[in-house]
Amino acid sequence: MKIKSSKKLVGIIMGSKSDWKTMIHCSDTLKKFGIKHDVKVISAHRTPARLHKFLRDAKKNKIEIIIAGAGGAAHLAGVAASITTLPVLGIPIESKLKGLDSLLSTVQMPSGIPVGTLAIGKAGAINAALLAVSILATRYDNIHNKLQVYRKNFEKKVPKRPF
Ligand code: RP5
Repeated sequence: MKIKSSKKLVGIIMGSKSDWKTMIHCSDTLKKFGIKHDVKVISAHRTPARLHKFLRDAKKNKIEIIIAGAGGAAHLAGVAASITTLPVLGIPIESKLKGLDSLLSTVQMPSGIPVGTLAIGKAGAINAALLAVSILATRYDNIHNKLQVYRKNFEKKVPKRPF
């Protein structure tokens, strides 16, 4: 399938402006694949109305994947997943407890409403974008081609010897 060049495919949300230093890596990774995305500060507990509106609009605007980063009692991804049927990827942001609280809050969803949780912090932010790319690559040939090139180059970057 072909995508319109202006079409946003991914919605990135984060609980606070303070999460941007981590979430920027998610946005930058999507940019490397030329994937247009929306970026918003939305908190499940501070701005619940904004969350509902964003997810309603996301569905209307045919956004295909939601990526949610939050720290502490990090329920943003879980609440988002409970409101929308779009796939939700969760990024636990590093916190006062080094992100362990965020990780458990994001990953430990009771059965019924899934969140695809990635690693804590920057690695998770990058991998959430790459996982979104993989999901979109099943539908869009041009994204699939870019992903193949990325993987080929990625392997080349790993040194054969440790010295
Ligand atoms: C969460 O609380 C946010 O996702 C953020 O990671 C954390 C701290 O937020 P601030 O106090 O920096 O706004 O809701």
